Amino acid sequence: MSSIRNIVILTGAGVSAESGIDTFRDGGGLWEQHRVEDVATPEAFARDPDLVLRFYDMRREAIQTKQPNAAHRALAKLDAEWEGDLLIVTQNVDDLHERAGAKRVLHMHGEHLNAWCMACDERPRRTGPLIDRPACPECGEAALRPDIVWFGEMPYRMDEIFAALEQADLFVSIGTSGAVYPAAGFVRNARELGVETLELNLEPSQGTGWFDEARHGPASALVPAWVEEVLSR
Ligand code: BJW
Repeated sequence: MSSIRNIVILTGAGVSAESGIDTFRDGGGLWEQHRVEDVATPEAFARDPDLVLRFYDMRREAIQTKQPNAAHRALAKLDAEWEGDLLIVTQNVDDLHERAGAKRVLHMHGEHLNAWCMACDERPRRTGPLIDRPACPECGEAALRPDIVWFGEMPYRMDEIFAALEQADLFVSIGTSGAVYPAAGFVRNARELGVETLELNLEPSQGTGWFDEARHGPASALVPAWVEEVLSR
């Protein structure tokens, strides 16, 4: 790791698991409680908007009661102290990286605390429910949906992510199962670019074989240890 200057970090639901936010694919995770096709596709929203809005209202309310954990805090420390380029690309739609103090964060799957106005395309902050069809604060239309990237939709800011990967010396994947593309493909993109790759996850992810190194255990232990290692090198 001696010549590392630019770092891209991909985070997933495992980073927030120890804050009490459900993951998707673990036992008891969200996709055991709900069918993806019923709540996380544009077709589901068109078919039954109340069901989808209630699902996201419940989760938007829940995340506001959760707190960042040691993994979020360690990444915020790295962000504050790392002098090279650093980008935390998160698949998570909670705001725990930001509440821990991280600044260089990119939400590729959207954010619970934004709404997306289908009438004017603005993304106003929204902490309350959407089920009551509030007016968009920008244009006044009652056309707000969750600002979440559903299956079949294009994740956000892909150009910025690939540009950061092209400049990176190290790609680190933390707390993600490697089941959802295009994020699951970043390790292969990084490898093709000659970028060193590291996985930190509770268990081997679906793409674990693509990483140069994989460490397995809870994020609250692995991430602070890795951050200290990087900052003290
Ligand atoms: C811990 C831990 C602890 C636990 N410490 N670790 C066939 C092949 C390839 C692609 C496709 C395909 N068919 C369809 C597609 C495309 C599709 C896709 O990938 N489908 C797969 C299911 C195959 N993808 C899309 O549609 C995406 N769009 C797209 O592809 O557009 C076209 C395009 C093409 C080319 C370039 C660019 C674009 C959109 C995907 C949107 C994903 N949205 C969701 C739902 C949001 C709604 C919501 O929040 O309700 O985002 S899905 C869900 O999964 C959520 C997450 O961000 C995402 C990833 O999940 P994550 O974070 O990995 O969580 P888990 O639960 O899976 O894993 C948690 C991990 O943590 C586990 O490994 C645990 O072990 C670990 N863990 N506790 C450390 N304490």
